[in-house]
Amino acid sequence: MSDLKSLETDLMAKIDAAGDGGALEDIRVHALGKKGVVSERMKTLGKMSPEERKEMGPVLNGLKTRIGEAIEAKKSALEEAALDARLATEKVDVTLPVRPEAKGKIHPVSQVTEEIVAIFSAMGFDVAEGPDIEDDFYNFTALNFPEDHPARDMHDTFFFEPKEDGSRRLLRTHTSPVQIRTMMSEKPPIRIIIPGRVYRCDSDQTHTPVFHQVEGLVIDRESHMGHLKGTLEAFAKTYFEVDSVKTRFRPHFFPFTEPSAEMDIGYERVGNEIRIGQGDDWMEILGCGMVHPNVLKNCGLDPDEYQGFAWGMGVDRLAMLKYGIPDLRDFFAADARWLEHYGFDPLDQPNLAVGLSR
Ligand code: 2NM
Repeated sequence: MSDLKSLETDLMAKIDAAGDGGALEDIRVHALGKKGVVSERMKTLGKMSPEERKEMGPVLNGLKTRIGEAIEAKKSALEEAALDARLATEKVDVTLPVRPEAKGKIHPVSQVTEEIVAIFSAMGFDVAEGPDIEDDFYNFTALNFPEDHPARDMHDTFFFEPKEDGSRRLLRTHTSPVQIRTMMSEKPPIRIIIPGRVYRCDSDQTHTPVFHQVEGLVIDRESHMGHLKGTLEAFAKTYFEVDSVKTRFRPHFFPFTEPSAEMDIGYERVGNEIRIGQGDDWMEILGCGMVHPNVLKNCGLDPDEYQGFAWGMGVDRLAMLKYGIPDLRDFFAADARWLEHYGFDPLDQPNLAVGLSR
């Protein structure tokens, strides 16, 4: 009996001293494992006389139970201590200010692209994208450009060296190839906008060899010029953040639309400031039209069943107008001081609910 007492005291001390789960498991095996010291004592019950067994059974079972419980209790205590230690090292001070020293700015072209995406997303448009490197078919042929159209000319388009079969790849001159790819792969109704870089071999005060467009496309059974006008006027009001905007649609020509138009908005000059929305002067902000039946056919759509409208606008120009940026060439100068002045805080994400620009 006294030897059982000292065994228990010894085991309890070992359990108490265990520093981690591994050490505790060693003690459990040492005491309660198949060949453990407590288990070996339990085996002696079988060889006892009934009287002895009646006395020693409860004693040994009590010992086994108490050791088991002590091990479980220690295990919980060790786990809790480990969790506390981990939480202490992973503590985050949520009262720290949001990196006030952050230096990066969002380029006006990126910001305005996001504004335009926010406006058309709210109207139910999806954003589509495609490759910058295209071929004649997607950039010109499918869009109803005649073989000898001047826009295909060397002076406007950046062509790559011809391949062995004579075909030549090119840098897309507009994002319209993405509309072609979408019409060929998806079933109407289609409502997409396509933001992206485009390239033209042209460089002067108002042109850069790379610039940015957002084009849009709607294809459905009964789309008409009224839908085009409503969509683009709603866009202009939201983009320029004015309650009303005077618009004018002037007839124009594009190979891929018929009829085609350019949309002007009214503005006036007050001192050094340009006020957009009303006034007696007009400025062009985008080109648009009803998708030409030949384009629909080239994409496998039946013009008697489907029709739609499309438009394209220059992001760089829209950014200059809205944010009073005087020189287009600064957009591409990678001048950190210019970006510090004209750039946007990364946290000011365009959002119709809060206001596009704040
Ligand atoms: C513009 C102006 C007018 C246009 C048309 C198409 C397509 F693929 F549907 F035929 N995509 N983009 C379009 C129409 C583009 O940019 C000034």
